[in-house]
Amino acid sequence: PKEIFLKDYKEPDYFFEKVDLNFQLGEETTLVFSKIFVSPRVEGCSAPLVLDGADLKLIVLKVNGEDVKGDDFHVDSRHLTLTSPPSGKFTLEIVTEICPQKNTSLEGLYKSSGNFCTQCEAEGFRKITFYQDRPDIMAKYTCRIEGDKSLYPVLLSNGNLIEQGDLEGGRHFALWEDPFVKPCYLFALVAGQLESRDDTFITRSGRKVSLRIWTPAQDLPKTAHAMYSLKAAMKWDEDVFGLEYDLDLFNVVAVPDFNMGAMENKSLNIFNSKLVLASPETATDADYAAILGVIGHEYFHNWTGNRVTCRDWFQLSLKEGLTVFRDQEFSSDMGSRPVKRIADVSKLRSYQFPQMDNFYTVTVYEKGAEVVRMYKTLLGAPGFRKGMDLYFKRHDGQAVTCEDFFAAMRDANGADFSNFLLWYSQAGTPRLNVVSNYNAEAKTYSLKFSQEVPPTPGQPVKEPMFIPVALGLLGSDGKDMPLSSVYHDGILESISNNDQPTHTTVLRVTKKEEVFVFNDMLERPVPSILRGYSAPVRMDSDLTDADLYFLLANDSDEFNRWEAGQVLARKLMLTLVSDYQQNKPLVLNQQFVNGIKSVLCDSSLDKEFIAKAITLPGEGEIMDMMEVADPDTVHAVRSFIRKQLASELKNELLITVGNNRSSEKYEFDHQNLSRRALKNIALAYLGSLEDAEITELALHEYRTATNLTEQFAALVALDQIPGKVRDEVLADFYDKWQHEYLVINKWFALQAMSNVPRNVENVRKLLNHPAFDLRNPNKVYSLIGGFCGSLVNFHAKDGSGYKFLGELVVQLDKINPQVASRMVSAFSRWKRYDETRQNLAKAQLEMILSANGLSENVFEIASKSLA
Ligand code: BAL
Ligand code: ZN
Repeated sequence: PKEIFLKDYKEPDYFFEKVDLNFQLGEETTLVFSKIFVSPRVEGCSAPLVLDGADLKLIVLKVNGEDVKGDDFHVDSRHLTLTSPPSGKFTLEIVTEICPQKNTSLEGLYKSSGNFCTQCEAEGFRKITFYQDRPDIMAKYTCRIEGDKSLYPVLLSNGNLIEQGDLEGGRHFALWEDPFVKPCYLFALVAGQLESRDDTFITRSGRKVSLRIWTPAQDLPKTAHAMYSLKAAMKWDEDVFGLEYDLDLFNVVAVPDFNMGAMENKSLNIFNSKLVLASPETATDADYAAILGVIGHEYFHNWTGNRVTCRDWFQLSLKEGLTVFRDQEFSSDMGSRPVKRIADVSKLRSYQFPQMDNFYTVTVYEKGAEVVRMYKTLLGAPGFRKGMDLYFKRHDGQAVTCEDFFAAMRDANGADFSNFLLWYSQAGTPRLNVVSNYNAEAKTYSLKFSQEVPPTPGQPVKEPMFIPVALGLLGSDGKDMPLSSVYHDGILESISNNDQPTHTTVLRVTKKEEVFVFNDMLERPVPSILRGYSAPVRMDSDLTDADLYFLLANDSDEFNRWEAGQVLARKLMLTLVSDYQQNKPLVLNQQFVNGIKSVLCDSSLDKEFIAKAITLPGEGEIMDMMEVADPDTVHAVRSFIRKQLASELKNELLITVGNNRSSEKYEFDHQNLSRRALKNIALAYLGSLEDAEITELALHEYRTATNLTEQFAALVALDQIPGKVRDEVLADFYDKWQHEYLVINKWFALQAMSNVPRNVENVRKLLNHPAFDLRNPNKVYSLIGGFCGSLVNFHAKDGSGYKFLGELVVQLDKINPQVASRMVSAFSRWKRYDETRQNLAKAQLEMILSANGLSENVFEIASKSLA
């Protein structure tokens, strides 16, 4: 397949103004009737009209009501081309036959778990009918659905329900009309046996919106939290961005077989059921938080993605980066802002930094959100809002680019953003180095910033980036010093806020090297740099360990307080990695133990923050900092530190567990979830001790837990302790929850991630477990994805882990190429490892590429990985 480049973007020759669809749902095949009202972009256009199509059987093709003659069109496996369309406007009628029952790719229209459902983003619509399947073709749609009434009593599509009724032969129909233009990737259809939880939302202008969350009847009780989240999101978008919902009906459908997390189809959001269904017994706090965030995310797309969409798929970050930013802000406002920021940055670090630039990735989503966040950091909340207002005013109903978003932010604020657009075009994570100098005589304090963007494939030389650096300076009393001015480029710049000194200022670092000087410094401050992680860079500085401990104890910016602890932990882990590789004995620095202890025992701190602050950086993060990634060593070192901390702080950890047990009733509120987070991390630390007393304690927690958050945490603690108890509890957990597939997925993942030696054999066995099914993406993500996350076994030096994945990818590709391609990306960093592992991984990638009938999805990732 030919690679596509942004520079090759061309406006379409033909627009589609209106599309009338009619689906005749059947048990063998489904017929799709499509009538498209076509208009040429330029009058007199005689260019061929090329439509995309995949796995379609063409039954009828008419232009202006007449059958198209054989000479005037051409069909192959990817396109239908009208070679000489009429000039001027015309209608195009197409009938295609498709087989949703056989569609295991879960793209286009598919039937699974008894119901019909669609997934069209990015290019699934071409599996339904021939169409210009690109986001800049925006049309108004009607959709008529006809099917058996007893099998499919519920028939849903986008927009408003215009008409419905019974037909002969036990069939019925529904006619839907969407008054808003949309690209075809936002089209949706659902048909099946579903019931709804109904509610209403009154918009701020007084309109009543019906809200319905659809699931199979037995799951309805688990939709209360999703409904709460939806109503909270609707209110939040009105309050923060002035954005109101624009139709009278909003549907959410939960389906068990879904490639992604969820999909923002206009007024008919379709969700992976794991991001809708929750009860205290079957979902953890992390699930509740994810549901809140993703329900918000999909709802927020109604404006950022649907009303204003992307011109082409190179602009994916326009809607995803912005919408992730919006969902992050929503979750922050609903819970703890600093803790949410810590969680988001941890995610960015563990996935984005090591990731290749592919399509639906952390690079597009989370790094995209960081870029949007920088606009807000630079402009402040009111300036950012002005930019958003202008963006909607200019582009409502359009398909636009990241540059259009940039222009709206700039123009609404008359802002000088210098080279900010490089964030969209220049790949790689900038490295920012900071050197400080205190001149006691002159009473000046200077910070010298130098930046470098590492070369990436196709971009050997990089320009300096525009990096907003949020900064505070702490005095020896641990308090923020008031800041009123700074020397920069020979000019004294005021940094006061409404004539009041400020405690955090945002320095605009735009050059390869530049210096900022603060005057009248009576003592050497300790700088808190990049507060709130104000730019997605990797920072090195000359801060001493003493400075970092000082920040850990005092920084008013909670993110940087956490970050100071993480920098100390990363330094410590890298030192111990080097010791381990040189066969030196491992010794844990006492100052570090004391630092962790003081955070653990500080009752003035938020418990959720403590839980984050005592969590060590992930193994992937440390491997990413090494010249040659060494999974065995990193795992051994991280386990050693955990165990040492647990041993030295055993009493404090036991007290923490004891003091934070649940009352009877589960509440998903900050106070309760913070308590559970702290208790669970304490228990996890204790589990690393592998002693009988702790096994008893964890068993007690497991047996007495009244919610899954605590029960599963106890299981995780026990999972670290190999032996009979572990095996019995895992079996007990399965017995208890075997009828709850979402809980069983956690059970698969826990076992898959285990570091017990040769766990690959256990995972192979689990592939044949009656509860496992290769056709269900969630199960694949849990078992196979979970295994790829296990440092020791996936990267086993005998190649058994890589071989397992290689074979699985080939098998899976025949069922679901999108899911297979996600799995193959576990190989994408193979060059980071030692020569033996490199050869083993390379051999698997080559084997995958040589497989017969390989999909484009897998080919793309595997070949790019090898390049
Ligand atoms: N657009 C795909 C799913 C999501 O990001 O909302
Ligand atoms: Zn999204």
